[in-house]
Amino acid sequence: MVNSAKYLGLFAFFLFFASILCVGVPAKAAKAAEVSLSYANFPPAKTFPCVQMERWKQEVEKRTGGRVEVQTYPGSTLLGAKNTLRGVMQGQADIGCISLAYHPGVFPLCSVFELPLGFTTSTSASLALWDLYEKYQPKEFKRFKVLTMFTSAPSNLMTKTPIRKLEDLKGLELRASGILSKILESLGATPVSMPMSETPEALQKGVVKGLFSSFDVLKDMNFAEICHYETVTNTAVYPFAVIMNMNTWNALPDDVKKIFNDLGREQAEWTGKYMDQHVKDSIEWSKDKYGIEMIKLSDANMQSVKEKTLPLIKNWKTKADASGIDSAAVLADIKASRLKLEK
Ligand code: 3IO
Repeated sequence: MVNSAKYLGLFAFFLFFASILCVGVPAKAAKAAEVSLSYANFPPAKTFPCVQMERWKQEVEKRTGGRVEVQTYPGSTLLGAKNTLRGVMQGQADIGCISLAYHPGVFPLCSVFELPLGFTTSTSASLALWDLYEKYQPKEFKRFKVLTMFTSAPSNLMTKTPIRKLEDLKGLELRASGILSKILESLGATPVSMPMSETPEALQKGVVKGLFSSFDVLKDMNFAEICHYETVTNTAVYPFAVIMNMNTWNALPDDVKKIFNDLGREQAEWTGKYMDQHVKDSIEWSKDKYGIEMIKLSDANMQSVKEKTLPLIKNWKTKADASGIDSAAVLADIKASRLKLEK
């Protein structure tokens, strides 16, 4: 009796200190951030939109000395490809990454970057897109704070059967989105529009026989396993925007706003450079692991790609002009940017 009471006392004494250790110490050690932001992204964590998200998070946490904390949600774990736009507007996430091509008609100005404009790198296209956004401040984004923009690398065909000449595309169901679906159509293919995040299942089921995007996804989405043939077209890129809820933005301290603003163009360039290098890595990896075949089209076919997709630029101009955009000025600005950035 006496002994067990003594042990009980010791045990209570132990519990008391253990609870201080468990609860008290960590609460003192970790200083809570002033601002915590959620950041939604639709494709898997390995893909470039998510890699750039983690880099932005790191830079923000470093530059604010931990006053701002960013919680990242890759792989549609918070918002999916098509509901991020609305979700960020309504505050379900503070920040979201969107691919503009998933929202036809919503971005009459910036959709210009879905056209075959002749960019040869993601770095130059990303910077040109950001500079265009900054110059025009288009009203299509007026409900959001745009934190950065970037693009994929130029698009190519990744298919289950070889496309050695344009005629091989006839009637072939291929995945793309937005104006890039129209590009496929003008080349004779049968485009099926869907987000990148839905493409693995569509390829598995045979709903599509390949896709039209940049070569980073051979590795990051493991498409090299199912699409052994890669035909180089080096045509249009996919533009992206990282948007923030306007109320969240307005509530930020001025010095934090400045840090975010300073990161806008830098992040566009970082992402472009990462992408351009990663495309090379992805091709090498896919050759080693799956023995993919890279196919070049004839010069005549490449010329034909240019000619057949030219009317899409005219279509864009008509729609842009109708929504009050000076389409000729926009195209001239982009061309000047491209020549400067790619020289
Ligand atoms: C893309 C989209 C998500 C993840 C990786 C990616 N690489 C290139 C793209 C562009 C694209 O096809 C799209 O749907 O935005």
